[in-house]
Amino acid sequence: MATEVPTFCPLCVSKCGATATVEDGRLLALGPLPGHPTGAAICVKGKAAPEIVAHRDRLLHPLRRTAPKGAADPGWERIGWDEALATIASRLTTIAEESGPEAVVFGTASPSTSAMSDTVEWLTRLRRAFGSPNFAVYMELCGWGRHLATLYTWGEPVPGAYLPDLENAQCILYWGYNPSVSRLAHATATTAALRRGAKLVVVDPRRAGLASKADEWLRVRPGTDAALALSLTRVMIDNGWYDKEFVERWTNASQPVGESRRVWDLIVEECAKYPPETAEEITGVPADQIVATARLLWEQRPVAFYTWSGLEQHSNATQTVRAIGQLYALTGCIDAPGGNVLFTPVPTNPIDGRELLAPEQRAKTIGVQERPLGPARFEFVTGEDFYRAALDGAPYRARALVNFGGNLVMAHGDSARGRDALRALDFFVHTDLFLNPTAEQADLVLPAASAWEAEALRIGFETSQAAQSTVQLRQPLVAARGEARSDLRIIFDLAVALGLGHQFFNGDIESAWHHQLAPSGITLDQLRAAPEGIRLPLETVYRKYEQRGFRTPSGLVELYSKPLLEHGYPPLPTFTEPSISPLSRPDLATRYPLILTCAKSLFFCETQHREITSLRKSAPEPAVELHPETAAARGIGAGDWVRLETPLGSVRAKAKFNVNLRPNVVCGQHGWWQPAGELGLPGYPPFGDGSANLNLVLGQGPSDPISGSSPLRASLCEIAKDS
Ligand SMILES: Nc1nc2c(c(=O)[nH]1)N[C@H]1C(S)=C(S)[C@@H](COP(=O)(O)OP(=O)(O)OC[C@H]3O[C@@H](n4cnc5c(=O)[nH]c(N)nc54)[C@H](O)[C@@H]3O)O[C@H]1N2
Ligand SMILES: Nc1nc2c(c(=O)[nH]1)N[C@H]1C(S)=C(S)[C@@H](COP(=O)(O)OP(=O)(O)OC[C@H]3O[C@@H](n4cnc5c(=O)[nH]c(N)nc54)[C@H](O)[C@@H]3O)O[C@H]1N2
Ligand code: SF4
Ligand SMILES: [Mo]
Repeated sequence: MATEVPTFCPLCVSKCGATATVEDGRLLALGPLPGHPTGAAICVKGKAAPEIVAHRDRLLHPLRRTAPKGAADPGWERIGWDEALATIASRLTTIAEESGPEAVVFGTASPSTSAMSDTVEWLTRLRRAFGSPNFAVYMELCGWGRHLATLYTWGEPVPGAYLPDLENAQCILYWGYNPSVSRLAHATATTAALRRGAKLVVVDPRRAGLASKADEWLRVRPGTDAALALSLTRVMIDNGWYDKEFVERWTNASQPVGESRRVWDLIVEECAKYPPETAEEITGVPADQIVATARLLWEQRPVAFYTWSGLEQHSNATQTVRAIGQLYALTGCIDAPGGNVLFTPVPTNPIDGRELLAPEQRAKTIGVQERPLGPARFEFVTGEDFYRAALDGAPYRARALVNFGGNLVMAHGDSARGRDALRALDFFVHTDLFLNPTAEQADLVLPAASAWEAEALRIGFETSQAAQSTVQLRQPLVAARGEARSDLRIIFDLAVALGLGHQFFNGDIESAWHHQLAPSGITLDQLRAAPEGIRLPLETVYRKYEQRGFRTPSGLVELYSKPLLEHGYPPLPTFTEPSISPLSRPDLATRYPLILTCAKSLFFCETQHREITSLRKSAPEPAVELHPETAAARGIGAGDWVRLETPLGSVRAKAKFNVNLRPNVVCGQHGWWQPAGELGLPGYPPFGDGSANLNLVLGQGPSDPISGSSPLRASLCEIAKDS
């Protein structure tokens, strides 16, 4: 008989509350979980959970490579778990003894796009207990602009942890963020806000998702968002549309700079460079729309905002989010009801092992020399820095990679360099549900249990106070296939094998969770008895800065950043032309006249899921969106195969018309490599002829000088009909 079990879906950042239907040890379906704060709906990927679990390509056993790196077939050979764990422990220990633990890089799939969100803090603990400061998790492409760059303005992550208070906002600003595709729980809450009359502003080169419902959709030229933000700020200043009290009391605007000037004077001067007419020329957004948007942001307060991928993957990412932070500071809505708010979290014991990594190890993060304020300062390694350390031994040789999920070679630009870097490692162990082009370079592959086969503890669902107050223990719905083990089990087993069991509750996950949960007063027994989750009666505390200041060195919102100045960067937010654009590279633009950006797919997470029949049916081929006029000028019809050419090479895609794009902007998709066997749809080689891997022809540079963020969302290309 079929039973219904409350659970949640961890496949992407949305973490939707869900109801699973299970029968005879099989997962049959996943549906919404009414009453759960993120349970209003689930998406097509969540609905495909049964297919993912049961897929014939799942990894079922630990595997060891028998052929040399670079061989066409790795010659995978099945081995036992004991042997696998012993091998890993001995190789890592030897490398750490010879070269220091920093020679071992740890990596993971992004917690926004995989169930590694269940375990990423424990992996961080393992890395720190081992002694390595090097974590490869796409920080420069995915989290920098929301979480870390914003520290230089706010002292805390805004909007990374200070999320939009969608229940109370009067105006919502989504800038380079399309929750209809990427975070269903946000999309549903936004639609509800619009229904009660909230206004919506969307800044996006494409009229995607909620942009069609927006009061203002600003069709910005990719990578020029900072110019737009500075122009909006100028209009607000010119018209007195800003919260003077907040700006004077809580930002460093009134502080002196030099003899006779204040920070505010410099801000006014910088923004004065971007009157709406000038901003129109740079960004393509009409001047009158800039004025109308500035007015809307002021008159429809409180304003809540969110930025994401559209702003992360640029050569000017840091200053862009600083410019938007400055704009947002002027509204005075930070941590106010209906603004961006830190919802009160459930009290817990931290488990990420911050105290376990010695400061002298922390100082060795790869990349910290080149970009001392960038991701490396926070123990994150960029793709390019990792590849350089592996290939060139600079600043020292990265000799090993311990990777949980993740598809580095497809997810970073310079895919071929990524493959070569992984090949150069002395030891590489990869844990995954499926083999991918990154795993192809591994020495050992470990089979991970899928989310539905593993128990996981989720403390807080983030998007509202109710969500953030919810604790849920996801139960294993079905037995793990083959010999697959949960990532958490593998991490704890590895810790024990490495002699770090004392930092890992002697390998006992129950004790670990018990410790983590202790301050909350919630027990594992209570959670097991309430699979839909337990909600604590927590209340949002607004305007915390009034009690304790902002968590910056000055206690103020630092529109002017001394740390940036001291490291030779502009202390105020500025706009610089993207590193590969028609204006910055006119030499390339004659041959490659189109501006290339990209976006996620509704049907797949990143480079995954193309093998899942129900999903691939909806999007059978890689697509590139372009304006019909642009296509016509090249003799391209809708649905034609085309070559997308950049200075680095060309890849294949199918033309998809989009009349809402600027004619000189095209939008590609990354992540295409897998075949879909049941549908008879082909895979595409990750490298070389016939490839559809967009990152094969995108570079990691020239990158953001502060963060190393790659220009994946603004570069140049040409499109030609494929013969
Ligand atoms: N379905 C699905 N959901 C996902 C994922 C997935 O792959 N698929 N991935 C997860 C992950 S890892 C992440 S990081 C999040 C990302 O979530 P989002 O940030 O929402 O992802 P995108 O759709 O890539 O980008 C948002 C928008 O930025 C726009 N954009 C592109 N270039 C620019 C630009 O220069 N300026 C501006 N203003 N906008 C630009 C794109 O047109 C796109 O509509 O989604 C998560 N959720
Ligand atoms: N051109 C371009 N490049 C991009 C982006 C873009 O928008 N455009 N987006 C960037 C962003 S925002 C990000 S976050 C990165 C994402 O890059 P990654 O985080 O590497 O994400 P995926 O490429 O989807 O690879 C995820 C891998 O993890 C495996 N996996 C999934 N779930 C689990 C699990 O529970 N346990 C384990 N052990 N493995 C699991 C999957 O099978 C898959 O092999 O890509 C970046 N690259
Ligand atoms: S939006 Fe994300 S978390 Fe929600 S059902 Fe879809 S894949 Fe799962
Ligand atoms: Mo991401």
